[in-house]
Amino acid sequence: FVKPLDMSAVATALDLLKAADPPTPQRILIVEDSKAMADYIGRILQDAGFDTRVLTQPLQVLGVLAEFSPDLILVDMYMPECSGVELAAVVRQQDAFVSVPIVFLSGEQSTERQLEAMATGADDFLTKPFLPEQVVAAVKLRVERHQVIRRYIERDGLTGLLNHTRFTERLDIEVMRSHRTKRPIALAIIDLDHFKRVNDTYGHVAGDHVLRSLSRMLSRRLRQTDIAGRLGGEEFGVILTETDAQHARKVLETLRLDFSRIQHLSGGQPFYCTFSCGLADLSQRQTAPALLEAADLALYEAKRAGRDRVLV
Ligand code: GH3
Ligand code: MG
Ligand code: MG
Ligand code: MG
Ligand code: MG
Repeated sequence: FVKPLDMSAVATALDLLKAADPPTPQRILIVEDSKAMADYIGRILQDAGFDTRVLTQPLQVLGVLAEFSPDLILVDMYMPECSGVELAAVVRQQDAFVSVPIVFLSGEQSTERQLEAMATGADDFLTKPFLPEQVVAAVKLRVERHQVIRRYIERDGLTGLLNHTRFTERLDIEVMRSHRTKRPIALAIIDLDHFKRVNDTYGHVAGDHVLRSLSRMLSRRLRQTDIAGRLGGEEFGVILTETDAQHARKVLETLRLDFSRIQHLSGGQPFYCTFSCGLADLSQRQTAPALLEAADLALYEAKRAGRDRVLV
């Protein structure tokens, strides 16, 4: 289902990635029963600027996947608890990790065994002993390519924010995390005011610019731990971690005011836009769908009360 990539699109996507995402290190999960080997590879990759996590017990992998969210997994072919091939199959069963690169490590020289391993969804094979440069090169190349693919799968093309599917997935994860850690989270739903009129008056292209300028503002002004997505059309969602609804209201109120002061242009003609926002937190509702419903209701009230406002 991933369409073939044309190289100029890949280059553009890479540029966008570099511009949009702060330089957070890419995460590499190393699953290897030999502690000495695991630490050796870990050090090589850390020196090359990667963030690494080592698992010497393969059965821990399921617990770590969602939380660490690796950009690539290095798996030892031969481990006592379960083979690398079995482990790769388990990883591939997780929807969110169907495309994460898996690279096998082994002393296996037989082409036949290597092909068998590739057939289970491995992307490459590193044969021990290997040079540090070989590991770094294999990992770098695959992580970069995967980021491009991931962007197509996870992000909205116009704004670069998470798409609806990925946003609601993240909301589920953050709600679970919040229940576990007892730390608050708030959900904001933002909807542009009279946007149909904006399109009708200034044109669809100008409308698209407004959508991008709001997205840019969200990406720049929110904290790295906050999560923004495009829920559809001119509607956006923001998950504010470690934040309750009252504090979130102050944050969104500032954004609302600043956004309303941005001057947009259509053929040299200036115009302004506003948004309305509904907020809810877990003290009001306990599940992700209920949280969405509560924020939606608050948004509806904000529209009814005259728009250009933030309501809890
Ligand atoms: P309200 O204040 O009640 O939200 O009014 P509204 O006009 O914003 O709401 P409505 O749902 O009636 O219209 C939403 C408009 O958003 C209609 C649609 O053309 C526009 N829109 C949705 N997606 C896009 C897009 O990707 N680009 C542009 N330019 N416009 C879009
Ligand atoms: Mg081993
Ligand atoms: Mg509407
Ligand atoms: Mg609207
Ligand atoms: Mg709408």
